[in-house]
Amino acid sequence: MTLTTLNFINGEWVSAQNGSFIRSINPSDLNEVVGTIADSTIEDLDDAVQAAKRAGVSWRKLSAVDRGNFLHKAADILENNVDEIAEIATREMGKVLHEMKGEVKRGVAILRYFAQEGMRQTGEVLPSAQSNNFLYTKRVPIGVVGIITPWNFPVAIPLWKIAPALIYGNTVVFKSASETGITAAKLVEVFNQAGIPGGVINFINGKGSVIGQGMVEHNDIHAISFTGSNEVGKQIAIGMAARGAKYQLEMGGKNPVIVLEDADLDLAANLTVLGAMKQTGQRCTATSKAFVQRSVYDRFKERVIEKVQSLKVGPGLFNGIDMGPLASKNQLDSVVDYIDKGLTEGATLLAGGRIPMGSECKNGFFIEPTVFGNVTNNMVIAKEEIFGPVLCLIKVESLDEAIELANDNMYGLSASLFTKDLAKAFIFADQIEAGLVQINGETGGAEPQAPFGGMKASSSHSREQGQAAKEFFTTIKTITITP
Ligand code: UN1
Repeated sequence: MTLTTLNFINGEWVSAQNGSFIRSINPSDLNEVVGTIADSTIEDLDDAVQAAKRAGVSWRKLSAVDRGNFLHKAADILENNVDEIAEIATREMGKVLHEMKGEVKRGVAILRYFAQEGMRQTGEVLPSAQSNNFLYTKRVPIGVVGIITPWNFPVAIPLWKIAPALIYGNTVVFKSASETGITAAKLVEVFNQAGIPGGVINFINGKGSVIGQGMVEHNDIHAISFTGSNEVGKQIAIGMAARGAKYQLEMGGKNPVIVLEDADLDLAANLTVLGAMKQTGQRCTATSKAFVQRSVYDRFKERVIEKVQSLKVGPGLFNGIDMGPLASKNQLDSVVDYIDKGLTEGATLLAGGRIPMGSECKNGFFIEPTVFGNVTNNMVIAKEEIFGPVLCLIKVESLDEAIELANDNMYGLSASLFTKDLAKAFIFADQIEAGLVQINGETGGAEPQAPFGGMKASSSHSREQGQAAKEFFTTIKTITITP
């Protein structure tokens, strides 16, 4: 079954003006074309932006409670379509089906959280120096918001940007990664079925270099929220700053866990492996390196190897699979390159490192879950984001040394400490340079009501989700009424 995805502009599904298409391929089986998506031009983008601009006039006038009702409806529709949407996403980007179903359910929770946001506080009353004056603030929409999302969370990330954009009264031009364009179209159709007025959400497919760049340069796009690579994020920041527009960037990570000698080693090993290998390591929050105290290094290492070797690799739609393929040829080439670098730099390959041989893996972008030991913090594999199932083990003497080494990195997204010592947990929480801190937990994960984002090069220093979303998707008016 091949699916065709058009653009969605002003409440209607329309072809790109030049009629060309990009193919979406199943990374578990390259013989399967999941579908085709429109390869749009700047003219198509402009149609979408103009539609969003026109729709904004009445959308922002609706009460936030009424806007929330559309999100409630969308949540119900999404909930009824978990299986279908998860299956399409798994075929497009390879994530194992049960993880993908979990993500679609997370999408439902995100919609419900932001639907309720229409009933929460939007401003403050402040005392004025003039006793009779009424001084208050009000949050108002920014206008037309561009949303650019990656393929690795094809449901949750678009929704955690689109839902707050809409509830606060903005209209949206949405561009998903081409790899997951069909999943994205299904999400847009959920909003369409929820009866959202035409033009409030517009969906435009195409190449990042054309449509993403076009959004950055379009004067009627007042803000862009982006999740993806640092390289692209930097270009967005430069372009948006140049025309004085707002931007929000969520980018890479190189997320450490620290395992102390008093930790529950089974728990630490299980969650380190889960954090590193879940979603084939293709999460900006994936666990990338473990700093392990010398006295427990060997015991921890044995547990990690055993756990990693028990993981079953194969197509995400098959039963009993723990780890699917990488999402694309570029991804596979890049991960293989990092594994080669690790070997060249003198790290010890403890597990994996090869393309799996099983017949179910022969047509896809598969790689074994990989663990390196004897890694030092200045090796390339310990410094750069790999975005694949590769874990580095590094021996340390103490918590202080581990924190110092963990902080010696350009990224600061998430970090985790395994210990039973509460005092050490607080030291870690205070001193680690990470936006998301876990004690005895996995580095990944996010809850819709909590701020999400990283320090240093991991973000543009704003946060997504929870009440933090308001900071980006609104702007403040300060109003004084002199009676
Ligand atoms: C999670 O860990 O569940 O692209 C969320 C990413 C992040 C989202 C991670 N922005 O991997």
